[in-house]
Amino acid sequence: KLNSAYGKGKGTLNGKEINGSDIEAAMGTNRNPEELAEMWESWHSNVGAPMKDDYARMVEIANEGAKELGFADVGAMWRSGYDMSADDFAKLTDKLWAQVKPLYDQLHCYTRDKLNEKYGDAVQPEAGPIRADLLGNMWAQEWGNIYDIVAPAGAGDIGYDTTELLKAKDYDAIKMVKAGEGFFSSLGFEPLPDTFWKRSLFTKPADREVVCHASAWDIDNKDDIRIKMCIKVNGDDFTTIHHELGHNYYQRAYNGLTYLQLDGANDGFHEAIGDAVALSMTPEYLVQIGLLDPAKVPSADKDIGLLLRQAMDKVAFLPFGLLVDKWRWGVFNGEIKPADYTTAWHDLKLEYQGITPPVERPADAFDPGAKYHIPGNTPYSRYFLARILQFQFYKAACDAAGWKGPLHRCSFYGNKQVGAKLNAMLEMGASKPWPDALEAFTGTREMDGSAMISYFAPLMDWLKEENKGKSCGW
Ligand code: X8Z
Ligand code: ZN
Repeated sequence: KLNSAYGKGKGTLNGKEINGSDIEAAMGTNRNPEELAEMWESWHSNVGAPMKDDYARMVEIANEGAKELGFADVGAMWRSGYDMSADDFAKLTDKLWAQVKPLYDQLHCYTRDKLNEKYGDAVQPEAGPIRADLLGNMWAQEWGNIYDIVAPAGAGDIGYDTTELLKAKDYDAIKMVKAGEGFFSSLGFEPLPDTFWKRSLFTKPADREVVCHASAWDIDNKDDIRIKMCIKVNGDDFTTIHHELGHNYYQRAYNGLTYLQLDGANDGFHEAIGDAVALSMTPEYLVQIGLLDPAKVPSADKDIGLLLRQAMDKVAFLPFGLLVDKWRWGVFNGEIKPADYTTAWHDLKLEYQGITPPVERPADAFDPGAKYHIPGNTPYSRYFLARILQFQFYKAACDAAGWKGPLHRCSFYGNKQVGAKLNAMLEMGASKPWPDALEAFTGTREMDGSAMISYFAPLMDWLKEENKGKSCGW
């Protein structure tokens, strides 16, 4: 019921009803602060608030189940999936966050300044948190959609926009998925089975309501792999297609294992595979697949622009990726009571992301419910881990490919050796503790933010210079 309530959710724009996938896209392109606030407010109020009581009841029921299985609560059960104690896992995520937080802080400072320049003090003050609806995403989790607002003069003009390239070349949903399959084929993976093309859901059906939040499915633990998405022709969905296919290729790679091993090394691995592939979608790669004109490949003096565009998605996500389950761990262990659900949520968003709602929230709101994974009850730490891991995988792949240039210009498209190495890790599924799988592909046994930090190192230096003299933080 909760999942379906989310799927049927509607917001409004200029008083007119707008469905979930349309409002999500509109938050990325709309630049009118009143309309953004309306969409943000209506979505959070319409979708979240009505599910509050059912959610609180679900927490009780799920906790009963977790206790029967010998866990203190659902949060402890979720934290138990990482070959270490639940406490050590929480410490590990905090350690990883401490590693990457300085980069986030610089990005926050820079972005707030640009938003202040664009919208003025009345909409986005110079100091304090950033207004949540101005960042190009309903949950302020990825900010790449407002790259146009933050792009620096000169270096920021990267000369192409993936959405526009896809539209110019008449891509549709199928063509986008075929391009994703093409990447994996270039690494040596078998093509997707006919059933994938027959049984997946690629576009929003006109005759019924569906849950549009993208997902990947493994129906028979063999070859009946599918995705379910309401694909729009834009850069976000092009990346998400690669993300979902990463799940499917992983599932198929480990399908020879016994039942209990049919899973990723940990759930962060599962979320990171397709993203690591998508990091290879460099301008040079876009040329190789015929999307970008070779004359339009941004020169080295645009590197800061390319890195900033990536950071707006990848770095901006980190505190969000962490806080969703900080909130849930508190909910499941009883520290956060139903009466405090929404304040605790916004407190965490303020503390970790430095984000504030555009309007005051009423006492009966249930704003966390307006994010898919809360009603869907999907654990979220996996995405935080994946953000870190995907850079470890990507760097290992580029090292294996012998790449010598700046890391962010590396694409391992077409590299069969890297493909074979990747497959060796994927085939292991959950048969070994995750450090063994990580070691097989990257040579290290630790999840660690340094690959991500070295990817963004030139940007970090540049941001520090840009932010000099500003009072950062919130
Ligand atoms: O939920 C997803 C995937 C499905 S596994 C589309 N992601 C998180 C989100 O959308 O909140 C991918 C990135 C984070
Ligand atoms: Zn996923």
